[in-house]
Amino acid sequence: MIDLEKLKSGDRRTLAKAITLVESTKAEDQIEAQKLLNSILKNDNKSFRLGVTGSPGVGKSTFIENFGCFLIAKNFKVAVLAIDPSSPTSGGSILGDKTRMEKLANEPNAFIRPTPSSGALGGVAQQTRESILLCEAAGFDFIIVETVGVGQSEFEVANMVDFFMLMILPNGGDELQGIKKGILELADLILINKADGERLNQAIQTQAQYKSALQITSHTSFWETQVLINSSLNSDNLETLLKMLTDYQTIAKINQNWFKKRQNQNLEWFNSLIKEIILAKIKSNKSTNSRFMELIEEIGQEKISALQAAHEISKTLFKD
Ligand SMILES: Nc1nc2c(ncn2[C@@H]2O[C@H](COP(=O)(O)OP(=O)(O)O)[C@@H](O)[C@H]2O)c(=O)[nH]1
Ligand SMILES: [Mg+2]
Repeated sequence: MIDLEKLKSGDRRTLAKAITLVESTKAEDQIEAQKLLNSILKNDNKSFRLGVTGSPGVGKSTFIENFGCFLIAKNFKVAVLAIDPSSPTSGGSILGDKTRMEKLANEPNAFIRPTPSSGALGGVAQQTRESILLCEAAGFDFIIVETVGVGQSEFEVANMVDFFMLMILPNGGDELQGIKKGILELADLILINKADGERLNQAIQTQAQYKSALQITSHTSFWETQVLINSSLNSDNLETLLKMLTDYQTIAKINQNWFKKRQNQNLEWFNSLIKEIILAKIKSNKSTNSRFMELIEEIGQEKISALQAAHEISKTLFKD
């Protein structure tokens, strides 16, 4: 049983227990978790959900630790949820992240939690979404979600945060780095990291390149993608960054985008969960599953149209 009052008071042990509950794949835990989540749905949503992505080694964890400590010094409460889709439950590279955030982890107003991969409904994305809600209920002001650019995780994270940040390294060439298609359009901010020492000039050049490249990509939002340089060896640009985030929040709230975005994210999520539940139903029944596999073959061999196959499956699921 999770003590709701303790959770709301910001008790980190209770928060950790609550997250373990939503991560559990046991049926009775799931029921309990859903009850808990329903009881915290209406909170005043003052938090800022920040997504951070970028290739391994770009400096995400170091940046989050620095920015986290900077926010803590300003009396904010900071939660970090780190997703590593490549690591099994016990955590491979995630452990590295944890040790690197030692300073932040020692702050009483910080909470750091790696998210293990799992095959539960909605996978890591579902657990992270629910963990975000729990952190909000526990009164955290900033919830930072770190993800490496593996698989779909970046897109999933972009879809659960208020502000999405892509970290890249300075590069001297004319070409933009091999950034996954679509990520640039999702980014609210591109942070060119390790802008220090010999790389400072390169970073400034890269910033100029991205700024001009962004003039031709379309960002379907009221917000124009920003490009900043940063070095975690100093704290020079953290104030600028915080101002950018608070400006974003102010503008988004004035033009109603803040809550609309969260609402849309929830609705999209609802839709994708329904699809997942239906697929799980198909696969949970031996005969529907084998027919499903056959149909996949038959569609491949052009023996049946995708539409007809879909209707056939849905007829077996919904008897009417
Ligand atoms: N020079 C320099 N090194 C950095 C900076 N940020 C991180 N690093 C180093 O880059 C390496 C990878 O950093 P890490 O935060 O683990 O990257 P992540 O894989 O993106 O989380 C570490 O050795 C850091 O010390 C920076 O701003 N400047
Ligand atoms: Mg990391």
